Amino acid sequence: MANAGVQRTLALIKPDAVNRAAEIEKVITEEGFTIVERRQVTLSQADAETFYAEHKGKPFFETLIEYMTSGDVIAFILSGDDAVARWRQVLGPTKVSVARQEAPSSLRARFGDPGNDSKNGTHGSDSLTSAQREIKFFFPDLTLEAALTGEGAKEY
Ligand code: RTP
Ligand code: MG
Repeated sequence: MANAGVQRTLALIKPDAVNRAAEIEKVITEEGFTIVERRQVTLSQADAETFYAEHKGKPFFETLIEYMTSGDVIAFILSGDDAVARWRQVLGPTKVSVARQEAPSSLRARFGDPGNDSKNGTHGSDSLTSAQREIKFFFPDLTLEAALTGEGAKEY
C-alpha cells in the first residue's frame, strides 16, 4: 500500500486520564509523533454534544457526554507519517476490556477503566475528514489551512 505521507490528527486525553498526561505524552513522542499544538480545556455540555454529534441517540450518548464534561480534557494536534491511522493503532480498541485482551500495550489498555466502556482515557480522529473537523473544533484560532499544513502553527 502507498505511504499515506505526513498527516495531522486530533488526539485527546479524556478527563479520567488527565492526571496521567505526562506518561501519555511520553508515549506520543516515543511513537514518533510531533506535538504541534496542545491545549487543556473544559468542555461544556453543548461542546461535548457537538464533538460527539455522530453518536446522538445511541444508548451510551448521555454517559459519554457526562464523562467528557466531568473534568478537563487535553487536546493535541499530532503530526507524523500516516498519523490518523497510526494514532488509532496506538490507542487500541474502543473498549478497555477488549484492549486489555487484544492489545495490552495500547493506551486504552494501559490508561482506560476496564470497568466502564466509556472511560477509555484517550481519543483519536477516525479519518482525515474527522481530523480536519476536530482540529478546527479544538483550535478554532488556527485557519484550517494552517492547521493542516503547519503554516503559522507553533513549532515545539
Ligand atoms: P473516540 O471517538 O472517543 O476516539 O472512540 P472510538 O472512535 O474508538 O469509538 P466511538 O464508537 O466513536 O465511541 C466514542 C466514545 O464513546 C464511548 N463509548 N461508550 N458504553 C459503551 O458501550 C460505549 N461505546 C462507546 C467511548 O468513550 C468511545 O471512545
Ligand atoms: Mg470515534
